[in-house]
Amino acid sequence: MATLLPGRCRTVIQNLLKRTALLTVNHSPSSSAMSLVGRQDKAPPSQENRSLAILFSFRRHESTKAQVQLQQPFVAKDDNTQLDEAIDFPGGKVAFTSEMRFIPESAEKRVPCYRVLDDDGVLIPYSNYVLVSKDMAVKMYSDMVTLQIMDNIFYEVQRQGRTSFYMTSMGEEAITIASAAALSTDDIILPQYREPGVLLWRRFTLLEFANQLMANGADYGKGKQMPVHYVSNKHNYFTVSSPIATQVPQAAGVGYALKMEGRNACAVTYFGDGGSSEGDFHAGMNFAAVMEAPVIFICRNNGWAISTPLEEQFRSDGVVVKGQAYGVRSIRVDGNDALAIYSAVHTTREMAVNENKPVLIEVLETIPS
Ligand SMILES: Cc1ncc(C[n+]2csc(CCOP(=O)(O)OP(=O)(O)O)c2C)c(N)n1
Ligand SMILES: [Mg+2]
Repeated sequence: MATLLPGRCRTVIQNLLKRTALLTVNHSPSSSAMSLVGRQDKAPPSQENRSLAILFSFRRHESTKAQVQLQQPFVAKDDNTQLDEAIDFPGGKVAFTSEMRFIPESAEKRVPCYRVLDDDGVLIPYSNYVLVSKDMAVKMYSDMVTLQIMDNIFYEVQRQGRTSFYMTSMGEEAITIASAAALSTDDIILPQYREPGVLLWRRFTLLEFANQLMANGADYGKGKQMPVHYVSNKHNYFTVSSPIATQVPQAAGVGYALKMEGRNACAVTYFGDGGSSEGDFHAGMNFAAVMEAPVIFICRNNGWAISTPLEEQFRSDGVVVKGQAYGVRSIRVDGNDALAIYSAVHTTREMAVNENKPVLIEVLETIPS
């Protein structure tokens, strides 16, 4: 059989045959490998048993048993969990269990999305939210409209070739405006590229945006950056990061510095779902958790990293579930609900600043039906 196979397969099979021979010499008859190849003595394996061993080895690659276990929901059965026989391990007590259960790859139910306004903008009865004054609500609305108009004009300017590059915030206006409204202007922003709404909320003028896009003498970056890479010291706004997600670990450092200086402020970093697929996202989350840094991680999940859809980026329940793996509190919020975003960020900021806690907020961007 082996001679009919291509060279690489032949080598694999030859190695397996060698290993089978070794097993028969080194292992006791009670070992599982031995019982599967059916040997009860230490004599060299017969051709038939070698073939069985090969068959078994290939079946192992299919991992059928593991598959069945993974498909079963993880239910900790109290009767088999020996709480009295727990080990003290860094992070807390770990109970023993005699049940061999794997944590499944996903929870039975997806993490729900926090919203307080329905599709028509009407407050959902008994919802849990933070009150917004009338003046603030009006500014939020007017800034969202201004952002859309600004995007339309500058997008046209770019299409006409009068500036080389532009990024819009279309459909994501509520994320940046409502989150900025819930922050203090002392909070330091480390943005990706779809967050001009935060600058607009902080009263960065349309002229200041235009100066940057035209790279003229009044541009705070002195014309050294690509268009839309805004920066403003006085608005506590770091330069937009071109290499995706580099701002995330930087935010962990900024948050830690704010904590060490005893400032009543936090670092806030924005990134997309594509940003969360970069290693920097994981490093930043872990640093912030371990250093107990006041950092708010806001992930704008719009389902795409430019042309790469979510299913080609990760198989988890979005981004929100990744927080817990790093010991970071997390919430998922509706990106079309300005009041929910405001409330979540307002509450998150209190946790970050008062408790020195990093928090992850995943905002889902959907097209309303
Ligand atoms: C390190 C790095 N890799 C690749 C790119 C090219 N790039 C620019 S935007 C982008 C996708 C980002 O997607 P996401 O973070 O979801 O942001 P969105 O555009 O959806 O708001 C990529 C891969 C880059 N800028 N930096
Ligand atoms: Mg995206």
